[in-house]
Amino acid sequence: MSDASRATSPLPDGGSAASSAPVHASPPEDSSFDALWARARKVLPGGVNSPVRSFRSVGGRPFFVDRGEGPYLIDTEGKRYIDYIMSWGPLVMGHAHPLLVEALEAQLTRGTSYGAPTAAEVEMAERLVHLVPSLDMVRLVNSGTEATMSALRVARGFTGRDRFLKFTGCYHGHADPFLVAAGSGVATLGLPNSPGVPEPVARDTVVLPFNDADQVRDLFRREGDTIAAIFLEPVMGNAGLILPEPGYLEALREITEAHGTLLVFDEVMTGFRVGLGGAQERFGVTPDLTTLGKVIGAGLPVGAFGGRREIMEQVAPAGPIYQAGTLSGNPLATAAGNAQLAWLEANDPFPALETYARRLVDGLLQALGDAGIPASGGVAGSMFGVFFHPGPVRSFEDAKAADIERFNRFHRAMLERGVFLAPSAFEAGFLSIRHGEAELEATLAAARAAAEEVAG
Ligand code: KE4
Repeated sequence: MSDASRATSPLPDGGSAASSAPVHASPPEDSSFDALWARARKVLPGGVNSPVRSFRSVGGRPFFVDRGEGPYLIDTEGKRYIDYIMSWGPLVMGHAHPLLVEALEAQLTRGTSYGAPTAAEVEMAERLVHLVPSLDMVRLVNSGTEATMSALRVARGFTGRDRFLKFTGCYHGHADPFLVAAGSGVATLGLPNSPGVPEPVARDTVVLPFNDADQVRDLFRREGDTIAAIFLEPVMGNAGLILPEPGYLEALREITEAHGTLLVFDEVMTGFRVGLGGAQERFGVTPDLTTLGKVIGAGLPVGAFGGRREIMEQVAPAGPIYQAGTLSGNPLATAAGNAQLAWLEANDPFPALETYARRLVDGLLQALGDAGIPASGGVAGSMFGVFFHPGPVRSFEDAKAADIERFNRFHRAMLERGVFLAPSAFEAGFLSIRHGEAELEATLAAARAAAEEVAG
């Protein structure tokens, strides 16, 4: 530290790095899993910072990650797993991709947060507007939950209506209005609508089954002019993977237009996963608002919401609908996010990833079928899903009829063979550009053995 800055520092030694306390607390004597797990459960609810990581539904125990490498996770006991979670979607370029490491290293020495505008967040916003059909403008936030809760406030502020429609099994983050008949961890843990959500809030959330346009038409015939928005995952990824029936998204577009209701695609998971322009480009239906997250931050905390200019110009400070965030557009997160989005835009890996996903799912279904286990599955770009259900699975109601208990045993059998699938029957799987032939072969060999093991 220079003499000048030492002179201004209030600390006796100028706060130089040499005098700082050790950066990492000294590791405890016993860093075994059991010791770590006991420590975790003492200070973290359920030992985790997000319920789906707890393995509570599939049984067995989670592992603690030491590091990620391409398509692999390595745990604190040195065991390697082929990773099909990819941080629940963000890591479409795999773990620790050199391009992302380089982008983060270049930013680190320039500071981690400024609370003032940067060119990087403008670059990210321009890229999202360029790639995602519905976006004229966008606001960056720090998570998918922030994106959806903000988009709901904007839809309510713009229409002057309070009620909104969501679908059973869709998960839109943990903001109060969405914790009604939600998917993902809520479904996994079999939770009723979460305590702590006030009845008046839940009352404004209307819920219908996914993939049933007639029920939406009936609702709107009766009450359409009271509904601010329809929120949905255009491809469901939080109830397992469930594709929209042909014409379903188009029907929702038509119904919302006829009633002055906003159509909101929650593409936090499908954005930059089912294709470069998300599900809205793939299925050719453009919503009024879109929420994004996960991939756009490349594993750092970034979410976004955006849409038509006339709507987004109602967001503060341009308009009266308030939304804010200390770390929104954070320089580290936008450095990583821009690096990943730029690579995706230049290389569009999604057609190749979907071909690989189809080979993976076909192989998994073959292994299960050979063991006499009824199963069905699907793919959407770099996402995939397998149900222990003969199919078709068109809604969360269908998904709940799958053989969850046998899936849970299959999950453990795959984990023992070094393959890490989502620890829940109500989640999707995620590929990266780093999953190759070796990983596919190893996964299908494990699946054949695991299927035989759980067939009885
Ligand atoms: P976050 O607040 O977790 O960043 O995003 C919430 C969210 C919103 N919308 C959709 C469609 C989502 O899938 C999510 C989060 N997805 C889950 C995985 N199913 C996150 C994993 C977790 O909860 O730990």
